[in-house]
Amino acid sequence: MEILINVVTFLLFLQADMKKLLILFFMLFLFIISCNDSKQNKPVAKEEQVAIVFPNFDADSAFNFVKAQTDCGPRVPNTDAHKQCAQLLQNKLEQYCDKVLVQSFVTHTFDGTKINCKNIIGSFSPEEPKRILLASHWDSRPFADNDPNPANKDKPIDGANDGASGVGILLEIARQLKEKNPQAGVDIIFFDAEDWGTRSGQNESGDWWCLGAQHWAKNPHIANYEATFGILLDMVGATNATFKQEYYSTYFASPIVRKVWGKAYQLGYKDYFVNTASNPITDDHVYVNRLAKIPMIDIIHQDNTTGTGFPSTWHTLQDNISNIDRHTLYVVGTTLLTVIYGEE
Ligand code: AHN
Ligand code: ZN
Repeated sequence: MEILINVVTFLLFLQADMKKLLILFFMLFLFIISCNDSKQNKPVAKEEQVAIVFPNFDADSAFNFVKAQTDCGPRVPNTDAHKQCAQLLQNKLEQYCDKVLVQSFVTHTFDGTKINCKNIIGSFSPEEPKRILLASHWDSRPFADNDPNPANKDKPIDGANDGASGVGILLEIARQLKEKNPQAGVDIIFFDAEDWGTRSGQNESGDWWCLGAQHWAKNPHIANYEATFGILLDMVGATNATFKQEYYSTYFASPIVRKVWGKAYQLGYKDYFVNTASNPITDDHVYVNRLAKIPMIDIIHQDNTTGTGFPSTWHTLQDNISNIDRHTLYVVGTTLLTVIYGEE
């Protein structure tokens, strides 16, 4: 306040032409500031743009990839929706990857159904010896055996979270990797027939889950295929998902668990990638570890409050696109891109 009074008194005592000069200076000052401002608002010219070096996972794009799958309908083997979605996934990988291979096979399920299946594989820098394997299952479960309504228990599920979420994230990652190739080679595998396992409450003996991963692990798409490590995504799209450190992941690949959970922690995602160990879960990574001998972890949503150990929509008709959260896709996608670009 005192300064203001001083300035006013000073101005009053100045000569008229001195005042004009001062006003002129002031206007010049304003002009310079406005020039600087308009420069900041102008779009940056093409040649001034810097290459994007940091991963920039697009959650809307990932969400659209999830929806494109559920729009096909439940992706149950031997159905038209399954055929249609296989073609969609192959087309997308062909758009982004250096090489695509579709592994067709026939197998049978616990209930004696003969099913026609496809593992769909896209590769980046196939010549690079250091490789990262990323995977998710793309089929959806033929029956909603966990649905609270008994009338729904024989209906097939959309599997927006259980299946499509992981595939959607990996398609967005493929789109990013095409834009900026990482140092390491990357293989993306969409496993078929993960989810035709025995019905809940039924005797769990036999390897009836993960039929696509079992087939691939016994018959890799390339003879003597090797990867430095692998990451499996399963149910990675629900709101406030929590990923515990799953038992087999730590048993077979503890350095990878530490690497991924460590990156997530650095990124501020500790509420998603929680620092808690969990019980073993039979999922595609178990067969990749045991049969193909590739250390692979599973990022899978677990929930202790539901009674099943999995999120409340698990194997119900509620596992549809309305329960997919873009932010969870973003958290998982950004963590994965940070891991991938961090590999020398
Ligand atoms: C078991 O329930 C034995 N495994 C769960 C694997 C799974 C099913 N992931 C998604 N759907
Ligand atoms: Zn499932």
